Amino acid sequence: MRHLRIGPTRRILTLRTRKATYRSGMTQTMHQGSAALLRGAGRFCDDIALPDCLIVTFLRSDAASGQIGALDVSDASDLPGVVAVHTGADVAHLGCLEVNTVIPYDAPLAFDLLATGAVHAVGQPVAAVLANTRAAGMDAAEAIWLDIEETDLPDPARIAGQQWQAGDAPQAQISVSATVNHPRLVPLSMEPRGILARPEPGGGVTVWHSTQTPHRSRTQLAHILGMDAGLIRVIAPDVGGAFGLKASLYPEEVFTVWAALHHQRPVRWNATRSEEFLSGTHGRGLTSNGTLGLDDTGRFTSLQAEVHAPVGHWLPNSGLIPAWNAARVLPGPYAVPAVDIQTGVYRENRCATGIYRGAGRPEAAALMERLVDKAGRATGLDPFEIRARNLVNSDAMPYATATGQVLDSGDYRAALDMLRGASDYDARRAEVEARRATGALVGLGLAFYLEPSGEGWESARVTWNADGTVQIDSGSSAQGQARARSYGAIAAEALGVSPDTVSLRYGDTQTCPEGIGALASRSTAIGGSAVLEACRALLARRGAGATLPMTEEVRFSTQGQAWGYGCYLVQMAVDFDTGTPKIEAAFCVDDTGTVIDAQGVTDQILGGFAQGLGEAMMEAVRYDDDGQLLTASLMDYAVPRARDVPPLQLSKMQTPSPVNPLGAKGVGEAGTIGAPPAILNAAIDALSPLGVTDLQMPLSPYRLWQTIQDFQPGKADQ
Ligand code: SMO
Repeated sequence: MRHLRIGPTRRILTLRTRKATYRSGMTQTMHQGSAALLRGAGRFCDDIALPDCLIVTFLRSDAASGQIGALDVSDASDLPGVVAVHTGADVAHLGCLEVNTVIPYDAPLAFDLLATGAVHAVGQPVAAVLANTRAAGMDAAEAIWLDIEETDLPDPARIAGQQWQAGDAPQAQISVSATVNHPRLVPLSMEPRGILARPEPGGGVTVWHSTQTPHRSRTQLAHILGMDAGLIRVIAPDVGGAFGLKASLYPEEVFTVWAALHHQRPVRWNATRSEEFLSGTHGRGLTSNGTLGLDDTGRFTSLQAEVHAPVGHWLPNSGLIPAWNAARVLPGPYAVPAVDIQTGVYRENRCATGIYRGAGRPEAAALMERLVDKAGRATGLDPFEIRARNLVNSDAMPYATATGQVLDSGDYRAALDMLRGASDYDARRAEVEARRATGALVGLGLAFYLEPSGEGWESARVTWNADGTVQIDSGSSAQGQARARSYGAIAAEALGVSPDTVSLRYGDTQTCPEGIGALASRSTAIGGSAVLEACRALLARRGAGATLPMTEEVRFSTQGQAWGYGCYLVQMAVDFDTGTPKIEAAFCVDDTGTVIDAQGVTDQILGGFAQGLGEAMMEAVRYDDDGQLLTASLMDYAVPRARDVPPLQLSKMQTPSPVNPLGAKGVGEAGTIGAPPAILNAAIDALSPLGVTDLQMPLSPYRLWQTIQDFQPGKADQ
């Protein structure tokens, strides 16, 4: 036993520690490129070792609703290796984290950093141990005496909402209705959340944070800790995926930084995988329903829709975004003269929800594309024709939708035509019909999507060095998107230098200009445009005779949202006996505006499609009636593996966006928005010969098998 314990394991730990020890004053923004990340050579929060560092272990509520009857930390505090045990009372004075109120509140949601008095969800942090080792922290957390008097789960309570009304809805000649339920999903970044805080002389603090928004992290920390932001330096080292999970600050993270300042020692917290399931924000979970009215030529005349968005027991900064996007992005790419759309946000005793790759856009696309498919069936128009009749005309762009969104540019019909050709749709449809005649369950699903990329500004500082090399410092960040490749290409082309001479730094609030970060598919369109403008300013100075080195810093503001779009076609077969679905073919047409990094665009579509497929076919967070999380590990929560993802046949269009000088649009979320409705429509089409008209996600074999049984009782047994 002994040699096992101190053998290989110890050696690996020593190696990791030595590689990543940072000394005071040392900058750490040399992010590893994609190849290094793939080889495991990235340096993440947990790789950074500081001497005398305390480790946080949280004790979490095991009840979804209740009053804290007793909370006694004295035994835990006495254990060896334990420096302190804190409860809600110690941090109650800090108050609440800020929320981006894109939707007006009915009643603001107050929440604790550590529970005081009552608990509101399983997994809510109640107490925090600071210990010298993880093991000592875990032992001490178990030694805390916590007694919760459980109470009945309250009904979900509405905390925010918004309504969009426009046009006069005529009496519809035909109307179709649909409900789409999006299961709660776990963003599941490969690297769980992590934060490390080191107090600095003079009251400051350096924070290494696995975040996609380092400046927001600093701003929010400054606000809740009551500190001058100038005293806080946030560094995002390599970040192992984020997908929206890491765009808002968490109570656990605030506590960690507070503890470092309070005890004047380095303190770290790294979430375990279980903690990610329990307390990392979940995505989706929305239910939308709608009714689409149309005339007898198949033209849409009105859309009425309701979005019901549960958000859990606290709100992250971006917590209201999905409910807003899921409503305002309706009616998608279609011209609909009259709308009545409502969104409502409901607090419930579960883990918080937040933005997750797409953040409301997938919810909007899924509802609309279900309605459009039903409209096609109701009018006898094929899925391409019903869409073609209603898509916004390219010559009507920029086009203001009935919810007040401005679609900047695009040729939606051209995309649809390209997909029809690329998929050889007519022959494919004939083949599907022939197989159906032999009893096969096979179908085709079409979906159109829009991807509005973020608004606002981003910054870049570009230095043209005396030796001809170029240094970009960006206010944006990255979590594996190969940002150096796209920003490098932008600078190289603008300045007429080789991309090899360009280097990029990001993710450090001390060395980089103030910025927003990587979210909402905004980084190339907005952050890249900031790089371009800075380069253009450098060129202008050079033309006026200035000599190297020189630096330009730019804050670029977009003229509006750049709307990427596309359409996907999925062919799915369902096994009659087992319900097992198989995607036999998938075709994607994406218009992401001017393409800067073609490989990056392809990779984003593939990755996004895989995550969208996960939503459509496998993933679902489940709670029982008592609010207990049933899917708290990868043993219970299914995610797609490489073998689950079919080959995709990609076609691309490039309609430059007029809202930024690059003409770029977003692509980071494209696949997660387009894939679920295409897959859902394909499954419903496959089962339509049985009379099936609706299905909900995820399309698990069990759910499909059960549906087959419901529509053809006993047939599978014959
Ligand atoms: S859900 Mo994204 O990281 O804005």
